Amino acid sequence: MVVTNQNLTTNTSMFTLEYTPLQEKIAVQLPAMRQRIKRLAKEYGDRKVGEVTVAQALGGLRGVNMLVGDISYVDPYDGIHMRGLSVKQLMAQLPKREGSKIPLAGGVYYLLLVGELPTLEDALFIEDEWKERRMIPGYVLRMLKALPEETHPMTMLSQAILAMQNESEFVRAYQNGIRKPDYWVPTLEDSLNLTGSLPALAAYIYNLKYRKGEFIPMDLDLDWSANFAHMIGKGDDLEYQELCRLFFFLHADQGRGNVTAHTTHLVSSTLSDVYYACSAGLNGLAGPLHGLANQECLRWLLDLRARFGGCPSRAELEEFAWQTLDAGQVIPGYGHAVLRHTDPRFTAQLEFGKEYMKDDELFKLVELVYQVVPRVLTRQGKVKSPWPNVDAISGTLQYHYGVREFDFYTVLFGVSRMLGTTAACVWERALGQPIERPMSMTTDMMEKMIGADLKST
Ligand code: CMX
Repeated sequence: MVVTNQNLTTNTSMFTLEYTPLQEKIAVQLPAMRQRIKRLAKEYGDRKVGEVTVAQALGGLRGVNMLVGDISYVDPYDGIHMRGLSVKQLMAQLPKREGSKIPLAGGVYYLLLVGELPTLEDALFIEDEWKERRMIPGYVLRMLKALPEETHPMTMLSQAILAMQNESEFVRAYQNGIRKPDYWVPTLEDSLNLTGSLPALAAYIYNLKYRKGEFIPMDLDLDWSANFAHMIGKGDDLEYQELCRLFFFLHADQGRGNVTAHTTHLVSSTLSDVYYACSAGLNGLAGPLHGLANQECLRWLLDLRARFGGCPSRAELEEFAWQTLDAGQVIPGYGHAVLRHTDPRFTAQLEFGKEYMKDDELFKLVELVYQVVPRVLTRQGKVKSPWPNVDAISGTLQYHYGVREFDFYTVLFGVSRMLGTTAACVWERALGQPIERPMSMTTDMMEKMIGADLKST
């Protein structure tokens, strides 16, 4: 159900809301959660949860505890936990479609939004909601068509979502005077509308750019993830559909501190709607140190293969890795700001590759790189983590199934990541999180604060 002004019944100057079953699931949790936050701020407000050092202030705020959110968190060794569950637990416990081993995206979203492990029925409920909300406004499609052909698909995705801002239910409800405690209701509507449109939107961008604009309508018998595969012409490729489920599940969230999540939160904290906020987050994801690393990683692997005319020896691979480092470049897909061991999302994809493409040359190369690169990075001695992250393999799996336009891979990342960022927006609204506004200082001020004067020395 879409919340419109008709769904809001006025009670003197206030709005009262009739909740849908999904809204009700969230609404019942709010009194206790709001009370808990209120008490934390009031009774423990002066307790410290960390201190900021000069190195952290100058070093991208790495390791500073400054964001609170319950959708997910990243453990340095055990990786992403969505609502407290690790990748392995999620794989085992989330509901799956018959014949599939990978969780349904609808179940992942239910878990993120509601905070409870969904039943298959719950997962299918979200999948059905998405199907009802799958339409993309015609003006968005026309806008995409009007862009120069060479426009990067991430730019297209971000612009399309920005253009869809016109559809925001939150904006309409806000203009009509909705009360602050109810902001989350139209935010949830926006989130369901936005996420429901994503497979078709991503497929439209893919088809426009790489398949001469061929259009394939959604198959209403398929789930959200498999429908993307279907709409780019892979309706018969059940393995690729399974890969889409894996990809969209694994990339759904990664704590609140990564650039996409933090940017989305920051923008949303001004009461910008989810369309504005997600478009902003995607622009951060498009950076090569973040989501774009998946396209860069595949480029690096293909360069490596081309250099040696096939799979290199260990010694050749080591030499190639050193050349990358000596040229002052990063080895894409390796290292992480939080993780200190192999990313479980990398491992899950590696397992998928072993099952479905163990003889694929590029996949074997990924395995070889995994054996060699951590040792090279450790020997170089700069990185805090020499281990692979999610991007070290995701492109290779796509490439195997014929999705070889690697500038598109970050779009897939973005489609999935909006499950986490929109769910977080709903909860930030529900808990009345304030506008984010940290202090900044000049270098002079910082030196004065710590009793140093390096300008004159
Ligand atoms: N190759 C070479 N050098 C690397 C490196 C890599 N893969 N990872 C980190 N380093 C370097 C850093 O550039 C930094 O060098 P300087 O001191 O000269 O600036 C040094 O090692 C220390 O960095 P760090 O503290 O270990 O890592 P950061 O938290 O600063 O950065 C990240 C994290 C991911 C940006 C970095 O590891 C990186 O650039 N990796 C390659 C790109 C990549 O895979 N990004 C995707 C991350 C996952 C995602 O968001 O999608």
